[in-house]
Amino acid sequence: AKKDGSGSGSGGGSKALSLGFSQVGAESGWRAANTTSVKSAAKEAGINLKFSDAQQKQENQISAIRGYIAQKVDVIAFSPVVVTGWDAVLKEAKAAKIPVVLTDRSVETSDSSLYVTLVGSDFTDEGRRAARMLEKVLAKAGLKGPVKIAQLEGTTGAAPAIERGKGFKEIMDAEHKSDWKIVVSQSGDFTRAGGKQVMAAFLQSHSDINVLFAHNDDMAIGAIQSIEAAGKKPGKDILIVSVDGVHDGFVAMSQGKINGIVECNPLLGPQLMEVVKKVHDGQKVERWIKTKESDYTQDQAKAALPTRKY
Ligand code: GYE
Repeated sequence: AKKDGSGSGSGGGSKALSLGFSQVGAESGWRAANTTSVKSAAKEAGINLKFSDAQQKQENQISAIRGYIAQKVDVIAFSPVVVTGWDAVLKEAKAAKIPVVLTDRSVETSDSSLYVTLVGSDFTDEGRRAARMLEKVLAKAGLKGPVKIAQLEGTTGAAPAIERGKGFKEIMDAEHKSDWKIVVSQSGDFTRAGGKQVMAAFLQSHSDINVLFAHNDDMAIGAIQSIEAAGKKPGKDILIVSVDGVHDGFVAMSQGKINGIVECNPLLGPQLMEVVKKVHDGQKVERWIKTKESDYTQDQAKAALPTRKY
């Protein structure tokens, strides 16, 4: 991880800055857009990117990070599949003097020196925004209650699953204790197949569900298949709110099958490369660099769809 002195890392015959990046996997449309963004931004920035896909397994991420340490890359970045269990490998990176930048998802650690910064969204706020979106959706549909909610959680132990659940529940407990109830909640691992399978089981055990809160669009899209297979109308018999705002989520919204989406921006690449360069140059950066996002209702989805980039 020796610096070449030029700092910029590109051009001028100096050695390009090398970045080892461990991606979660390819579980969703969000992830696909994020991977494309990281790869193209690295290219644009003249950064030598070493990329690996962990297939949603922590052990794969740990061995990828160990590989980057052995290769003596300049900076390591990764999106941790779950929040716990990183201290050992992060200490190895620290001992090798390789700075670590978290992107998208956070970790839980008692030693704050083990990573420099997180470039990513405020998932707790996304959960709160999902509850606010549900208020709007219920008002529009004229559904007074009882509101019987099924929740499709993201990957167990992952920051976005924990925090979206927490933010949603915060608003629910504070303002909707008597009219909303989460009747069933389980992980669909952020995948379409997971959402489809878990929703089918939900419908079997709880025929009275009238709302679905899915922690991402892909699980909502999977769930829509099971709702239709059960002879119900997604977006009408079961109102759906999800998070992400990927292309297929917008399509489902414009067809009336998803009622509202809270955006989580996957295009983190350019911001990440900027931070990686600064960190490599020894500049100070903020501890958490947040992403900007919006919320979308069905009418807004139709208008926004033609210009969506992912
Ligand atoms: O919402 C989901 C993906 O960590 C924000 O991971 C990301 C989440 C995203 O699988 O679709």
